[in-house]
Parts: sequence; C-alpha cells; structure tokens
Amino acid sequence: MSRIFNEAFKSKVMSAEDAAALINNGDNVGFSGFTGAGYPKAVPGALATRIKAAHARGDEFRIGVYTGASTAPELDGALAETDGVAFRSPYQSDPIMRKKINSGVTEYSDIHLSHSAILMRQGFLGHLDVAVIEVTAIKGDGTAIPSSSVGNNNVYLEKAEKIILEVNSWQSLELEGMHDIYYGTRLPPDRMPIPLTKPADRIGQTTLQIDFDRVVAVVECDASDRNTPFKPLDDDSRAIAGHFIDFLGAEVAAGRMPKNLLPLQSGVGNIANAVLAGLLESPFENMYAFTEVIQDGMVDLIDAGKIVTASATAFSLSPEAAHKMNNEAASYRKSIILRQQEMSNHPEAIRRLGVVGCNGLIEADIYGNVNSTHIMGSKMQNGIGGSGDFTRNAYISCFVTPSTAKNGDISCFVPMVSHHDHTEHDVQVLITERGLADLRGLSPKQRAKVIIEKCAHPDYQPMLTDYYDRALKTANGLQTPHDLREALSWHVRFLETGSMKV
Ligand code: 0RQ
Repeated sequence: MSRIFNEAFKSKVMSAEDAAALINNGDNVGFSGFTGAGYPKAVPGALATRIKAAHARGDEFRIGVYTGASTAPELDGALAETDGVAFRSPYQSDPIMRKKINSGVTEYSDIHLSHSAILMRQGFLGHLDVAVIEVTAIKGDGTAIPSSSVGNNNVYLEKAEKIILEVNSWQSLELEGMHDIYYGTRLPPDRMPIPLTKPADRIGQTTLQIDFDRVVAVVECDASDRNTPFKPLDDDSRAIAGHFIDFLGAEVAAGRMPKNLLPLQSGVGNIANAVLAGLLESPFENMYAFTEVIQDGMVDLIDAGKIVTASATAFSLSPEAAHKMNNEAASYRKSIILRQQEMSNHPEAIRRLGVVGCNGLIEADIYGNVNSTHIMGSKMQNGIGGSGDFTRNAYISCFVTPSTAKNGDISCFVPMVSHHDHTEHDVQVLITERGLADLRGLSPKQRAKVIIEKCAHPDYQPMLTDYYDRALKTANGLQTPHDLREALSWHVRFLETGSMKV
C-alpha cells in the first residue's frame, strides 16, 4: 500500500533514476541519515550511476554531500566510490569515504554536530541545492512522518531549493508520534530559551513540515537501514563498563547525583554498548538518557524498565533490534523521543539537564587532552561527531578506551596527543580496562600521575613516567611540562617501526 496519503504529492512520484537526474554537477545535496539510520536508499545509488556515466563521457560531475552524521555503503560508500564527492560534512565513518578524504579527493569539514544546522543557516556551507530526505509516510495534511533518524532533516528541508522525498515502506508506520521536531530555533539576536527542562519533554510537533512547491520528486522504496551488528562483549569492555558503573555509584553515595543518576549520553561503538549492557546488571533504576543515538543496549534498558525515557536523534541498532523496533514501535513511543540533532546535541539542553557524557577516544595524553578523530595526527578516522557537544557541556565528561590499540603496539596514552579535539579543560574522567582516572579539580602535574597510574597499560607505564620525569626537568617545573623534542617521538617511532615500544 502506498504511504503517500496526500493526493497532490502522488503527482510527483517518479523513479529514483528520474529523481537523480534532477541533481546536477556542482550541486550541494543535504541527505537525511544518521549512524546508519534513516538515510535515503534509492536516490544515492541512482545518483552514483549518473555521476559515473558523466565521468565516463569525460564530463565533470562533483557534488557536496551533507548529512546528519554517518550513513551507509549505499550512500557514503556509493557516492565516494565515484570520486564525485567534492565536499563532505559534518560526520562520516565509511571506509571508502574515509579513503577519499585522506587521499585528497574529498574536502571534509569535520564540525560539531550541534553546529552544522547553524553553519548551514548562516550560509557557510554554501547554497543548498537539493535535499534528499527519507520519510516513513506523507500524511494527508502534507506533512511527513520522519523515519529512524531526524538529524538535520528539518534544516535541509528548510534551506534546499529542490526537495526529493524518499518514502520508505520498510520503516514502521507506528513510528508516528515518536518524533519531536522543534520549529522555534532562531539565529541571534532573536534566540529564545529552549523550553526543554527534562529529557522526556516534548516541545515540538511529530511531523516534518514540507514546502510542497519545492518538492520536485517523490520516490517510493522498501529497503532496510544498515543495522550493523555489535561485537560480542569482551573482558576489556566489561571491565571498562564495571569501572564506569562503580564511579556512578560513588557519585550517588557522595550526594552529587540522585539515585536514578542524571541523564546519560552514550557514544557510538562497541564499548559504549558494553557500558549500557553493564547498566542492565547495575542497581540503578528509573534512569533517563539524553543522547544522540539509541543502540541495542539502550533498548534493553528500556525493556527492563530501567530507562524511563531516552531522547536521541537516531537509532543505531543491530538487525535483530531493528526488526523488533519495526514490529513494536508503537510500544516504544512512550519511552523514546527522536529530535533533530540541533536539539539532541544542544549545549543549552545538555548543560541544563546535567548530562553524564561517555564517549570513545583514539588517544589521550598524560595531561588529559583527547584526540577523537585523527590517527597519528594526520589521518581522519570518523570525525568529532557529537562528542564535543557533550564533552564541553556535560555535568560530568567521561571517555572510555582500551589502554592500547593494534595488539599492544600503540599506547592510547601518550606524552602529547597528535591532534586535539577535547582539551584538558573539558575532559574530566578517563576510563580503561585498567582503571579510572578522576581528573576533576587536579592540576596538570597531578593529572599526569593519576592518568599514568590508573589508565595506562603496564607495558607503557614506565615509559610514560620516564617521559614525565624528564619533561619536568627539561621544562624546569613549568605548569605543563613537556620536552618538545620528544613529545611526539612515540608516534614517529610507531610510523617508523610499527610499534611505540622502545
Ligand atoms: O582501527 O579500524 O583499523 O581496526 O582506530 O578503533 O577500537 O574500533 O574504537 O569503534 O570505539 O571508535 C574514537 C574512533 C573510537 C569513535 C572512535 C584504531 C583501532 C581501529 C577504531 P581499525 P576502535 P571505536 C557521539 C559520539 C568520535 C565521535 C563520537 C569516534 C580504529 O568513538 O569516532 O565520539 N568518536 N561521537 O585500531 C592509532 C590509536 C588508536 C588507533 C584506536 N591510539 N592510534 N589507531 N585506533 N586507537 C555519537 C556520534 O557522534 C554519532
């Protein structure tokens, strides 16, 4: 059965190929999609074919690609593979796109997810020619039910000259009512307080407004979200989760947090999912989440009655959990709210609610600076995503990581990070399988001792202590002692020998 319940919209139905033909060389295209959920599944592939055909004829065809965050092989992968993506923003995690970014084919502007809507409205991301947005259905009143992510959809629909809607009947119609789209954002000096004082507050409407006159195509499809399975929990991720949960318990005992904790934000990936699995066994009840993505672990906590409401901008589920969500969306409507990312990641809301942030990292240094994005200083991995929005504004900002990478050849704790995303001023708690370093209130020299002792791997502890002691002498006891001749020598050693070990 068609999901287009508005007669006028029906007149704009066409094939993905015909819709892709409306996108031209040089266009900036705003796609829906966030962490593998809610991205258009038909038009990007047809567009990739169109780009390849143009290249085969020797014609120039390059576009700008904007999304909510990461998407899937059918979007990022397919478009990147053509060499036709001139510009990409604000976040990606696709192996082919990563390769094109790191080989200079694609310019990548890696920005805070809460900033992307503002930069788009201000015009810094260029003119938006086309929005390609997946929706669950077009209602009789001409508004659209969003699908499994909201991301930047409201902004792209607002700014694009042409709108292409992909109506995906794989998405459950029972998602209707889960979304909360707030149309009250303004640029200064007209900004008003965001009326969101609890994670469960609904402050907007359940559907997306669509300007019919700008709709140039409606494409119908039936295709599933990416839905990557999570790795099974290992001992390290269980140990990390254990330290984090003990820490939360100690915060409650110290009277700094209520018994049901403060709203939780959980980053992407397997460790974050392990932390959520750990919370399932924990004594905490009646918890709330104010986060970016709803992973399997979050759904399990809702099922167990441990999380009352989770607010996010997207799902990021395994195939099994996505199947369950599709079948039972109606029963989750009371406990899940999907907002646009300018709200899920809004600094004002994060600070007001007192969110406990928990994100992954690539490396941290002995003073607590964190690199979340660049391998060995130069190579882009994914992007900063929402980690900066949460880290800078959370009530408590935590980072979780194994103490080493690449089978122990890399220490995730180094003298100096090779790229800075989160500074020593924002990073409060570092957690590895070895232990937890609570950096709140400490000076750089005090932090160095705690980080080396609690977080670093024993293989690297003597090397880090040795660096610190020598830096202290070289810098003559200055505030943050470094020996600049040596600070990045660990990275150089890895690049030259394949190991940071001496
Ligand atoms: O390399 O892919 O070649 O195996 O980096 O590392 O261990 O799989 O870690 O999936 O937890 O991701 C920071 C990237 C961690 C993620 C990051 C190598 C390692 C592996 C990936 P391979 P893992 P995770 C809100 C939160 C920014 C966005 C964010 C991220 C690869 O958490 O993208 O936080 N964060 N968003 O081997 C060299 C090191 C390394 C290293 C790991 N020190 N040096 N390589 N690796 N440590 C949600 C959103 O914003 C959507």
